[in-house]
Amino acid sequence: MVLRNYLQNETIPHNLSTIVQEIAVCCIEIGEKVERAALDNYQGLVTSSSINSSGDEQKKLDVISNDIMMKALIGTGYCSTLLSEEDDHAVIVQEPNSETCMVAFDPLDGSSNIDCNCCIGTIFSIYEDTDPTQILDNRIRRSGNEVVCAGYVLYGPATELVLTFTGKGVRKFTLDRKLGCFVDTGILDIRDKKKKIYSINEGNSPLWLDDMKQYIEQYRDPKQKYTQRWIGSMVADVHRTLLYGGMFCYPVDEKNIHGKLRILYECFPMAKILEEAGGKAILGHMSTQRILDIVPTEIHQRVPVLLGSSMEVDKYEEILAKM
Ligand code: AFP
Repeated sequence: MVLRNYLQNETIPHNLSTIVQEIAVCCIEIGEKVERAALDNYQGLVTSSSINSSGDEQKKLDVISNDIMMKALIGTGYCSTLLSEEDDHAVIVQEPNSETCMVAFDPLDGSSNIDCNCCIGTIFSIYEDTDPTQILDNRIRRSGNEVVCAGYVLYGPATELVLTFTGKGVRKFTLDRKLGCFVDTGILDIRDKKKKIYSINEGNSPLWLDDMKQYIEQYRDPKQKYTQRWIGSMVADVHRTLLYGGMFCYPVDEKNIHGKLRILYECFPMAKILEEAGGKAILGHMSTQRILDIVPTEIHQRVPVLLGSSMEVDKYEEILAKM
């Protein structure tokens, strides 16, 4: 079944379905650019001192991907507000009406992996945004529980789209380049995934706080038989977690005092996907608060995140209960 038919079968409203199909088309184009980066001189930074709104170095492909997404989303006619990792401020497309949505996205996450040809991805979340009286600040100040659709596209050996709508579970689609569209390749449910993998940047371990040090210590115990994996692309590390099981964590540490990952276009979409797939996503910084219960106050706000199978996230909750 191709993406379009899936959206029809699930009776996804026309506005949402149009936005998702446009994102899918954008990601086919971004994937082609990623594949041709070395051939077409898309590798490297925009300029030697390019820094984006989140304080990250801005790569040529970050800018190209953002332009592709912005143009296409504006073209749907159903977007009122667009929030991108690459732009300092929200892009106001039109006044909200009964059919409009707000889309938050990271057009190319993990972009420090571009030049070494490792996995990278696009992440997005969609909210209904229908109230014309709502000022911009309040459009952002909504908890992740209001996300109606979330997804990501992984540019790996295959290009894969992972998608969820509230209450409909998580579905994986794989790009068939011969057909030129995404084809359904199965339901993702983390509850039956049991691989013993923990995913965290161990290089930061001297900077972790006590709760994280105690939590991770149990995974290092050889008797527990865990293995550590860290690609350094959230999309790739979370994708593996969803497919194999385990946990993914980017905690607060002495360098990243609010965590590193951005709530609106990294943590909310991934938390929504994990919960819909039967897993958990919490703050994991002296707190077991659900990521989706947080109400952001800024577009580029960072938060710590711990997500994965319930079994692994519960281990953090047990450590915290003993502290
Ligand atoms: P880049 O987009 O700068 O490569 O950052 C990727 C990222 O935001 C996220 O995708 C990774 O999980 C995380 O940062 C990796 O962080 P480390 O640099 O600490 O490995």
